[in-house]
Amino acid sequence: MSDKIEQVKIEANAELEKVTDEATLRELEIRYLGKKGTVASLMKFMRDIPNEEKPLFGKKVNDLKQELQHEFDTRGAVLRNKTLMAEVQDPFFDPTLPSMDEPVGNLHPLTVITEEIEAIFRTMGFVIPDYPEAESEFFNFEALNIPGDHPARDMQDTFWLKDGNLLRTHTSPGQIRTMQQLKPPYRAIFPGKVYRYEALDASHEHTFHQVEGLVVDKNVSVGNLIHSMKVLIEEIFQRKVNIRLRPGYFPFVEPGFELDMECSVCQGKGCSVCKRTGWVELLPCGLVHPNVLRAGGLDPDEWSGWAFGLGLSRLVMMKYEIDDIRHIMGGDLRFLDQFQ
Ligand code: FA5
Repeated sequence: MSDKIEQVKIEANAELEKVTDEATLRELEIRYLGKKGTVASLMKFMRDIPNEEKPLFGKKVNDLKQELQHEFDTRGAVLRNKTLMAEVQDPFFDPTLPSMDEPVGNLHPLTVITEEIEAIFRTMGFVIPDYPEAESEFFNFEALNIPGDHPARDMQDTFWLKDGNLLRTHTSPGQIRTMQQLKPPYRAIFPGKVYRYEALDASHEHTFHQVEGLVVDKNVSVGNLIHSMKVLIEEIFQRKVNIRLRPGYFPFVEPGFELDMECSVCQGKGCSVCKRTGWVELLPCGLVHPNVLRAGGLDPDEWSGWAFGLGLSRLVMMKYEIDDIRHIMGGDLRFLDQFQ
């Protein structure tokens, strides 16, 4: 049997000597060392060998396998080097050409701002729960004090699902879910994607991002709300930002406000993003309506709260001076590469 092993070794080495290219070498390697190759098939002789010689035979086959593998690797390195030298000596090879740049990915601007906002609020003791994008009519509207015949439903045109549920039109359903799940007092923010059946323009998308904030405690005040909003905006922009507060109507807050910031695309002069007003509507907010507290299982005589719903996509536009919201989710790499 040892003769057979020796014979395979001699044949393999003789063939290896003649190989001049890497493809043939690979074929030969498979023929000798592959799963069904010559070396593996030596094992079939095992059954003809007396039991006491079997271990030695097995060892010899194994040694042969390792020896040949070494020969193939060495020959492979020699051939690869030869190919490389031939390429370098080619008159068309220019070693001074710059190498091809490997594309490097980067975080999407929405992700960057979301992480910044989460970090700011975490330092103020806020938790960040997650809630479903496909919601029931109850959580998206009814529990937020918007019954079926309420005109406010027209403010948020809805994508309905076949099963009677809907794609959440805002992050506010998270308020009710938080109230039902956590024990007050608490502070929470919930960033997320929302959907509206909208006519699209430079500042309106059908799929956009908001961050909802909710604080439930005893004796919560409007002053506390405004202070937190100012901290948030100035932390994000890392500069003084001009803001204005107007009364705003949302059925789930009372009183309600609209917080606008000066348009940073045109520095307040007027452009298509701010519809020539110089201001961008960024952040509606207010004190949580007693009916909403009740829907969340809280007694409005004991607990009070404030909430806001920040337009995250619009915030990204203001921070990076983007003149059309449709770029944000458009997926164009030329746009996204600018945020390296
Ligand atoms: C709401 O969605 C309320 N849920 C916000 C709220 C929460 C109010 C808590 C009070 C208390 P509104 O529809 O205005 O409100 O949207 C909030 C913000 O989302 C807007 O200020 C704006 O920045 C952004 N937004 C609204 N519609 C669009 C759209 N189509 N495309 C991009 N951003 C939008």
